[in-house]
Amino acid sequence: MTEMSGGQAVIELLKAEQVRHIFGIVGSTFLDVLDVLYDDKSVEYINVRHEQGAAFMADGLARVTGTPAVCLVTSGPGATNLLTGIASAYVGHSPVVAISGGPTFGHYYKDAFQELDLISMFKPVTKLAMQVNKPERIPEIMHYALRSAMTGRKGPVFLDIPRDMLNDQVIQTEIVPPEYYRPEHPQLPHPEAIREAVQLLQQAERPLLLVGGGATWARANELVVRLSEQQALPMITAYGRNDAVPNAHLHYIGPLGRAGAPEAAAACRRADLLLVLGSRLGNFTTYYDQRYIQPGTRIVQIDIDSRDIARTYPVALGIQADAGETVVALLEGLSQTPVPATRAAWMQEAQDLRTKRQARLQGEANLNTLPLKPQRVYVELRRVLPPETIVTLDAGAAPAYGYDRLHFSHPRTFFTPLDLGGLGFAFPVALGAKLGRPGAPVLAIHGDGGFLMNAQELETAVRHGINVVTLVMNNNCWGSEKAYQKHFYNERYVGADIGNPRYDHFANLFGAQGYYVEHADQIGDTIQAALRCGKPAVVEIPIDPNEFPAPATATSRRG
Ligand SMILES: Cc1ncc(C[n+]2csc(CCOP(=O)(O)OP(=O)(O)O)c2C)c(N)n1
Repeated sequence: MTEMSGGQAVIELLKAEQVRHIFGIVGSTFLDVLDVLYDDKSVEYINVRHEQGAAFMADGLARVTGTPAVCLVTSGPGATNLLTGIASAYVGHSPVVAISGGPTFGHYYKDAFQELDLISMFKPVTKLAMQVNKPERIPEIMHYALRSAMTGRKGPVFLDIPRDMLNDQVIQTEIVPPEYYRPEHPQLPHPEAIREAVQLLQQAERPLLLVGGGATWARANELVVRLSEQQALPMITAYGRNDAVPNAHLHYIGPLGRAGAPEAAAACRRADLLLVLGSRLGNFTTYYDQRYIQPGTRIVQIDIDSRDIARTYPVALGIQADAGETVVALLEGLSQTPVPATRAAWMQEAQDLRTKRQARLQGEANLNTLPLKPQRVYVELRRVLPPETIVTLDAGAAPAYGYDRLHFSHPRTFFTPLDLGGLGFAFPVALGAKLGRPGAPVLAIHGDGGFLMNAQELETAVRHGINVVTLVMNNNCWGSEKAYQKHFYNERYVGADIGNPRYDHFANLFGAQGYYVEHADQIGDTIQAALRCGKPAVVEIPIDPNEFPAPATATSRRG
């Protein structure tokens, strides 16, 4: 046992989980924790300009590393400002540990200064929300929180630590590595389930792999490709999960779902068996209807968490297990039997769809109108972004064109708000991702509306030297929503238009590097220069204000 202060215990417990950055804004409730970092420079406090930025940064860091990422903020408004970013981590299954210093324990339930029922507020967007009620329980409760964040399907947790649990407290504890308090071995599939899956796969004429984020969390991406190759299985990806498989692979058709590839949708409609690997078959992957997944298609759904297995679509077989372990078992189970002869025709069909998609996207190189169409911007991005580039997409219409148009080579390089659809996501998530993988180029893609929601973090980026490039496609409106008013309300626009500063000037004012591009032939060079400039950079491209994708619910204004 070692004697240490409560603040030191918090830091040491986080260091045992390889935590190197903590995001937040200074507050008097947790200064005992912060004070430890005065001497210990192995953990950096990234002091941000709005706690929402801190939560998104932690989400980005956790998504890129797969390890816990931490926010440390003050009580009341400091914590409520985190909520949207923590919701993002919840939807993205990011192991974010949100800690807020609280009022004195004995002042709870008195409406004390900055006292709010934070546990109740955070419960619906975390796997666990709790309070430390005795200083000596800090290690036990933090282990509980870390176990919850990191076990099974990962996700955020919230911890409220009343200030007197930290102030001048000395506790006895031993700092142990994670394997002492949380299981680290993956969950194996049941052998009988594997036998059934093998049978179903062999009976299928047109089996299709639908790969989701669970494959990446399980670090199973290469195994998925091996399964696809050995069994002649074409691949599509779930909404916002394009990086789950190498997009250059000839078996990859494209992304399913909202703003996805029509060719992936066509493959999904043709499949007689869907092997769903780590996808919850969520709203924007499936729309919960039969536009992609046909009633006759058999589904084998593999997920680490049973809650989403057969949640909307009945399954022929559900397997609750680690995606990687399940693929290993399937490879083994299928190794003795030849691939059915019918696969050749199906593979040909899949390859025709892949070729069709590539040709469609390349055709957009001819869109040379001014102001530029967002589709044209993506042609240039595909051309110049290095394969290891991490891209974060914001919500909004111009970013949404990226779902079908960006190209990924490696897992954990594409981060999207998923079904949260939260604006303001991309820039701070990119900052967190860059801290997790400093050697990778990082690009955040925003509309003008979404960028200004967290643009204040440019100051954080400059001060901490976090050099990400942000592309702002400016159409001077809330385009994605304006699209609804255009399609369904006879262009009766209310609250749809906004004004903007020049974002290159805006960036320069913060000490970042600004660029402004109007012509397609300047985009590639500018993005490359921005990635190399050695500063955070913002590239503004004015885009066609009348170019919107069809609204998500194109057939009716309800739903
Ligand atoms: C936090 C938040 N507020 C509101 C919305 C609703 N919303 C979705 S897209 C959108 C417009 C986005 O505009 P912009 O970022 O400029 O991109 P554009 O659609 O114009 O390309 C709005 C208001 C949302 N998704 N998230």
